[in-house]
Amino acid sequence: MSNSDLDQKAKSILIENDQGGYTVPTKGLYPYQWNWDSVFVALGFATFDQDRAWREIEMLFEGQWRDGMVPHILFRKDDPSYFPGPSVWGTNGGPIPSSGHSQPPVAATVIRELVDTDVTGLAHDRALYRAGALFPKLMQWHRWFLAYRDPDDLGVIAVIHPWESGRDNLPDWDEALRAVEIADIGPYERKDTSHVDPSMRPQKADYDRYLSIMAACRAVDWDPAEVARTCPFFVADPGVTFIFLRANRDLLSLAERLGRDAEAEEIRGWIAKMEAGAKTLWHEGLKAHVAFDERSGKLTDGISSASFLALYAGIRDETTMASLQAHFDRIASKVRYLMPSYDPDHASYEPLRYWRGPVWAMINYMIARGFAEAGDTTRAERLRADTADLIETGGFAEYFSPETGAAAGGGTFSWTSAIWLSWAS
Ligand code: 2M8
Repeated sequence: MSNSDLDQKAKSILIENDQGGYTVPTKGLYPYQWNWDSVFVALGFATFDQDRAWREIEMLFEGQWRDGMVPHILFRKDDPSYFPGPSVWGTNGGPIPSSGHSQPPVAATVIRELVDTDVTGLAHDRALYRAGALFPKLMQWHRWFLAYRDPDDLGVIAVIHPWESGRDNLPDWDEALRAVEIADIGPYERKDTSHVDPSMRPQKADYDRYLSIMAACRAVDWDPAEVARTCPFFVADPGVTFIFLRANRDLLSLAERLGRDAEAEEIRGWIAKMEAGAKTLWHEGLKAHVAFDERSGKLTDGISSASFLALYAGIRDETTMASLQAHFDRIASKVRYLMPSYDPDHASYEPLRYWRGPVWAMINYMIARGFAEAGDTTRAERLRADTADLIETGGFAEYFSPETGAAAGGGTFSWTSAIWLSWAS
């Protein structure tokens, strides 16, 4: 297929997955609105329909909870093809039935991007106006992260569930997950394994614990302070931490443009705290940022694709930069396509099992932005070219093997299409 055929195909996937203002990740496997999927999707829509791009994010924020949280899934209608659905979550914190935790907060960054794309005249004014309407909601959401995902003021953001990280079965969660007691789950039937190859999905032992964490949070009625205090899983995630730090820089830029001085000052404080806090995640032996289990006090022992997001977060000191470049080149000598979600030299790496090895287009996009902004355009371009190759050969799949490029998971995937349109093509 030529690039323009692929552009057409990518647009038609977005249009096909559009449910009337919000987009599902892919039909069948994921039939609801997911948080960070929707935000990346907005980047894709923005290449041909700015208004629709804004709508996507506005509809996501319609589901914001009273406490400020923006849920990871909005269940606008019940769909039996996905498990666990709204009745298993048992939440009541917001206006739309939803899951009970959040997902990586990419929204402020993409909103800034939408404002920056519409650079002239009326379109720019309209974009700023829409950003202004979302701004207080973003502030509330970011305050929620700091209050309930960093209650001890460490300057790092924890996730209370592997799903909150967006990187579900990442090896970094294994040990913390093993410590979760399997309780209050009863018999259940998964749906994901009937849509895609079960050997590529998380295992039953993972799902038992995913559901046990949900049961523990249901028991405290998803009260965020109680969840932070008692949740059996509470792990500081370099992915969410770096995405959040980056999002704060973009939120600050919006605050300055919108003339929100008090908020701008508040955000500057967050940025300073998080820049200092990121050191908590530095693994001196590995020379990279890793996850930190706040319950056990232990750092994890592997490099994930999120380690490379330090640059995207604006952490570009010489040590971080040189270490990441060295890791990048080492990994590039091991696999054909970058960036595997987990270090191929680690024993837990599995090239086709979901977040334990495969390449994800939107992660490549963020890592590449970080390298480019740090002045390393060669490595940034390598990531873009690999992403383009994978899509040209395998189509708009959910994820890809870093070794063979094989397309895997769900097909006709929204965020892969959006990243193609906005960056990889
Ligand atoms: C995957 O996660 C969901 C749970 O949230 C699942 O496996 O059921 C992850 O890849 C996540 O990052 C993504 O947002 C979601 C929808 O694409 O699927």
